[in-house]
Amino acid sequence: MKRFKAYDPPEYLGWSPEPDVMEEFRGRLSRDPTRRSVVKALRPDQHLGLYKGLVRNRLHDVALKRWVRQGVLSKAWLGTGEEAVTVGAVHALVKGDVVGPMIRNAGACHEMGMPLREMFLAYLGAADSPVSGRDVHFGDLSRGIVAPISMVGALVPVCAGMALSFKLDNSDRVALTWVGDGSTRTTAFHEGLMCAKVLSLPLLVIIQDNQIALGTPTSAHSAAPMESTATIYATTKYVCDGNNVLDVYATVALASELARLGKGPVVVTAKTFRMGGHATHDEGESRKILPAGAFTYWGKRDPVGMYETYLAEASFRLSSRQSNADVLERAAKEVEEEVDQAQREARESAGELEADPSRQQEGVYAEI
Ligand SMILES: Cc1ncc(C[n+]2csc(CCOP(=O)(O)OP(=O)(O)O)c2C)c(N)n1
Ligand SMILES: [Mg+2]
Repeated sequence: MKRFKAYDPPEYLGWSPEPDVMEEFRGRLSRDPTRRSVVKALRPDQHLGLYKGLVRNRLHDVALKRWVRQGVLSKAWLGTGEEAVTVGAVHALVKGDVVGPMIRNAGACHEMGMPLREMFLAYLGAADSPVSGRDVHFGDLSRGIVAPISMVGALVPVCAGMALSFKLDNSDRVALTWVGDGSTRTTAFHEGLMCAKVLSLPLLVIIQDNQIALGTPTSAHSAAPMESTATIYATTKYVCDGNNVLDVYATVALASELARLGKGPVVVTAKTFRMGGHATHDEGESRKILPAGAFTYWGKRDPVGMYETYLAEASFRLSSRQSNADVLERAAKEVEEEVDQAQREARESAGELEADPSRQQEGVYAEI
């Protein structure tokens, strides 16, 4: 995958796999027999889909960062370094399931089928974007995406409500939402999780432990390890490596299986790291707050680089005609073109489509 000198975190420039890091990546997949069998069952096209999803997520962020530098946007919220938690989870779901992403999980939107052009239009505040130019918190229920809610933690009760509707319908659909480490300290998180547990709802909650909330490190708001949060309401608990897309995929596949069987909510804690700032405005501040060693450590664990290496070296073939490395190079190129075209089209049409203030309240309340 191409690296961008002006936009990638410095640790990602000239990234090359370290043998012990790759050993850890592979070891993670072989340690647990159930996860190992889920990963082993993946077809080449599913591997390629996961890889393209990661690249798409990374390049989506690069495009937004470029717009910030060019003055097109004032700021953007990125998921750089955390792509695997989003992409691995979405790919483990099936048609009919719903997701409630945080703004940092924008990758969930494109992996659930929202065209990148629409996502970029939403950032540009264009009238023909999914939220008619009103907000950057966008979703699309027709594609199973509940829009992020600005009040962090609030998606947990909302997604619990969706899970309740699935249960009442006797369907085997599940609702999945992500919540940041800091957001697990909100009332809404606890209300939603408690409700999902006592009503035994098919809700999956991924605690995306990127070790910081705005400028507050986890150590300042949590005296116990983040995964112990799952034990408060005696929910089923899993822990996975948030930078290992296959570990996330397998964990969420197993968790969703339980939820579909009526076993109630599952809390998955995924350890990861924010390779930038809370948003583009405080990247420098973030480097001052967090120890430099943390960037070095996590920089070696680039979720895209590690998976690319794993696939390039895998004993299975992604294609019968080309080497895995060639297939990956072509796939990355395709995604690069897809993102380029989407951002170009969004910029071209956004200028003519400014948000119309008279449509401000459209869709805010349902007609009943
Ligand atoms: C209820 C509420 N309190 C405070 C804020 C301001 N705020 C926005 S993001 C954020 C930090 C969230 O951190 P975390 O949950 O760890 O998610 P991350 O940004 O790390 O992905 C805060 C405090 C908010 N949006 N909503
Ligand atoms: Mg956080």
